[in-house]
Amino acid sequence: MEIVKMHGLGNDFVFIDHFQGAPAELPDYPELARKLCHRQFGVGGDGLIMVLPSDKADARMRILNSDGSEPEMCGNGIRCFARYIYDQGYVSKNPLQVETLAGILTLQLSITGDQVTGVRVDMGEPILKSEQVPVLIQGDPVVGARLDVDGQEFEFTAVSMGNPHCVLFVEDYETLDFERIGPAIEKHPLFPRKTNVEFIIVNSPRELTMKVWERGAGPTLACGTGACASVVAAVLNGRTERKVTVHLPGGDLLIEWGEDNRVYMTGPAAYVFKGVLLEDALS
Ligand code: ZDP
Repeated sequence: MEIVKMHGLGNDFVFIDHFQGAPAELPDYPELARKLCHRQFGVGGDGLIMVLPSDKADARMRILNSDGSEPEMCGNGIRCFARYIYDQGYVSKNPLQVETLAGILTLQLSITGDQVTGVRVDMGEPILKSEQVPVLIQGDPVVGARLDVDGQEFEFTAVSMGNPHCVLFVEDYETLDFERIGPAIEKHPLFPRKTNVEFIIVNSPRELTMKVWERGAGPTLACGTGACASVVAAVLNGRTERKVTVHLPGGDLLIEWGEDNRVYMTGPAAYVFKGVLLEDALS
């Protein structure tokens, strides 16, 4: 089985291409994700992405987190996906459209010569109604709500970009017990489908720094949907303007919550290697 490894700012994915036809016997994708994303026994990655045909868009993207769970959407991954299907010649137009569980998204490739140097994704409108995030606190939006983790109280804003995000503003990362608080909020009973957790430092009205604990993947170097949710939360809290550079451990994303209420994310997509999985990796 051929694979391609890609990443968006270090948020890395194992790609399996079933665009021209899936194998007769479909693999157990969640189990395959757990095996291939394992950083010692497998290829290593934050997620597994399947390239599939679509009758509604140019292609369909399925993504599984490294724990095998299937999120609705993926920001860094879809930039990599767009570059991959363009480079493979599965689509020649630009902008192109990708079908996901969160709907059909439109992506604009930046091309220099024959190289895709960046991707701008129309991530759609943020989902702010509590029951649609979902979060078990009434609100539309849920801003400045409180949750308790082992007796410690946190204030948060809840935003969905097709997948749920719990955004918290912090003064610094030194006093934050990230490895304890991150998973505790990910699995907090207030979030019936669990949640991604973003810890934000506001650097200026046009700059944020973000540290993310991802649902189903834990700490990652970047989260595109998380960066989008963080800018929406920052605007809702009156902390930034609508066009913001988000500094992530893996690099920067440019996020804009447009006056059209749609969120636009611009960032890179990179290849790492192409390889062939050997039988032991699948046993
Ligand atoms: O919502 C979730 O379960 C996320 N872990 C999905 C992956 C999000 C991603 N990191 C992103 O960039 O949006 C791929």
